[in-house]
Amino acid sequence: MINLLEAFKCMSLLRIAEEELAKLFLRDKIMSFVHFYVGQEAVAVGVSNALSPTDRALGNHRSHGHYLAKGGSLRRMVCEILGKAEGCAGGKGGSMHMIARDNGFTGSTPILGSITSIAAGSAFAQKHARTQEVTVAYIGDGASEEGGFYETLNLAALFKLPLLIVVENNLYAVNSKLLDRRSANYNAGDIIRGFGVAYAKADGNDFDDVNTKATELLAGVRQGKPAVLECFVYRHMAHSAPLFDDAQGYREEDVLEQRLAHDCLKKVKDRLILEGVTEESLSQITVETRAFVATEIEYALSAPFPNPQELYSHLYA
Ligand SMILES: Cc1ncc(C[n+]2csc(CCOP(=O)(O)OP(=O)(O)O)c2C)c(N)n1
Ligand SMILES: [Mg+2]
Repeated sequence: MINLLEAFKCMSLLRIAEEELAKLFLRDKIMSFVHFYVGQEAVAVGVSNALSPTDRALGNHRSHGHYLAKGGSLRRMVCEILGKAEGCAGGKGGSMHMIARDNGFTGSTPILGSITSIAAGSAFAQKHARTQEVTVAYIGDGASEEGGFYETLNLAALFKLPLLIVVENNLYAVNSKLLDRRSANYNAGDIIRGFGVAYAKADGNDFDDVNTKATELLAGVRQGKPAVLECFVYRHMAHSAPLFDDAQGYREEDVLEQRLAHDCLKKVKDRLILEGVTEESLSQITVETRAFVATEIEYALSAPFPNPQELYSHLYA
């Protein structure tokens, strides 16, 4: 029960932080792309709760949640998104370049299919250092169609890497639907097992299911049996930018009402209430989280931009 309450707190942080960032975007305060994770929080929190602090995770273009769930600082995240010097990537990367190495969040990059091979390299290093630690790579269903994903599966099985790939299947890559438009016969499990990699699927709207399946798979991963966990989720907002995008007409089955009915945060809240936690104490958590998020955003808004000289640091050419 403690775990579920902690999960509620963490999922609320992810949700509220992004809802507030969405408002900033609409006020033209965010000058770069943002891809919000709202609706998918049970995955990042469910998987992170199955990891130890020294395990590593890597993400993609939609990784605010992965970073925060692994313990990344909200202040440094908001500073990064606003391009401020105190940002987790020095204000040079923006929303798609979350990083918190001290918390085991090794980094995120938006090039689809790139992160699985980088994560395999991390797992390779862990294996040879005999640390018993693992690496997790978060990717979307669209990224799982890239060739690099299959190459990684092959090498991970061959080298017995301590690697868990979490595929967050929200049924869309930008506005293209998985079934009919991108795949004639989608069956990720058969393909993945065909490479000799373990596979399980989870209801990504359900913290418990994600957490249980991740824990089970990670026991094998720590013994050098790489695995994929496919989590079925709904992305509540548009692909990029904060608007709800049903008006564009490309969503047929997962309409807004359905997404909200399956909302992962609502599910955790309902379970806690069933277990005897009061509505008031949950509302109190929400109020405190809102206040915390507001403070960090205020701080980031008035924080300085990087010194222009910084343009010439961290260059490799
Ligand atoms: C190699 C590459 N091709 C195209 C893009 C442009 N792009 C950014 S996100 C995205 C869709 C990703 O879909 P998915 O992997 O399902 O993740 P989701 O956005 O649904 O979380 C595309 C095509 C890219 N970033 N990298
Ligand atoms: Mg997708």
